[in-house]
Amino acid sequence: MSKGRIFDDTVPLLAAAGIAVDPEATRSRKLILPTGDPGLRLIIVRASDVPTYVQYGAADLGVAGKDVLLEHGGDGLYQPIDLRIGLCRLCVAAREDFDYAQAVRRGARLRVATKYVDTARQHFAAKGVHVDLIKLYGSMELAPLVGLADVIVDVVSTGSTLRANHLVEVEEIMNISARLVVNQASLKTRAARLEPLLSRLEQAVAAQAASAVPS
Ligand code: PRT
Ligand code: MG
Repeated sequence: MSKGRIFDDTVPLLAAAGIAVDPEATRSRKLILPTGDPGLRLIIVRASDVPTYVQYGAADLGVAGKDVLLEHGGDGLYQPIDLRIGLCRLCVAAREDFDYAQAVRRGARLRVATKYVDTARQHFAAKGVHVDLIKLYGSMELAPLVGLADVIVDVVSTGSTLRANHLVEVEEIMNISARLVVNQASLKTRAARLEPLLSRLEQAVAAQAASAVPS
């Protein structure tokens, strides 16, 4: 898993499933962390690398955002559990003074900066909007401000980063949450080990959802 919000939200789920993790452990800069279960270790990687580690079986299990999984393609992965953490939405955002609806109506060719190149390509193709895609690796919010792109495709949670940069969400593409992913071969060869863990995690997710205050 990645060390940011995914780690922070997964640790309580693991705890509820009976697996203790020291939340301070990520500060140590160690990339492999022990858990209370001697047969289970956590591997800390970049969020976008999680599907790759699991696809090749370097990890049996992973926790990755649907945004990351869509862009990866999901080859070799089962996605059995929606963990209902890391909630956000994938959206198109533009400068406050950019008339997105009008640009789309008049068939303008849009420059789109994003790290989600494939997902963005599919979204605009389905709408019949012509785009030039510009691949970025971070801080997409900057691109429209300095004339690199007309719009960005990025995940948004509170919206405060967009607001702070005078950007507005002009289109929602989809709601995003993190999924448990499982190496397809591991699930067969290590079923006795993995199945009980999966059902405990499933129960932990259900219990967390049941105790959440409805919004
Ligand atoms: O090393 P790397 O940065 O790749 O990983 P990380 O350790 O930071 O990753 P982590 O654990 O944070 O996981 C990333 C995943 O969290 C994404 O793939 C999403 O599925 C999910 N997620 C949920 C988010 C956000 N919410 C989110 N807000 N990922 C990123 N953001 C960014 C957003 O793009 C914006 O730039 O956070 C910024 C602040 O968002 P606002 O709207 O709250 O201001
Ligand atoms: Mg990050």
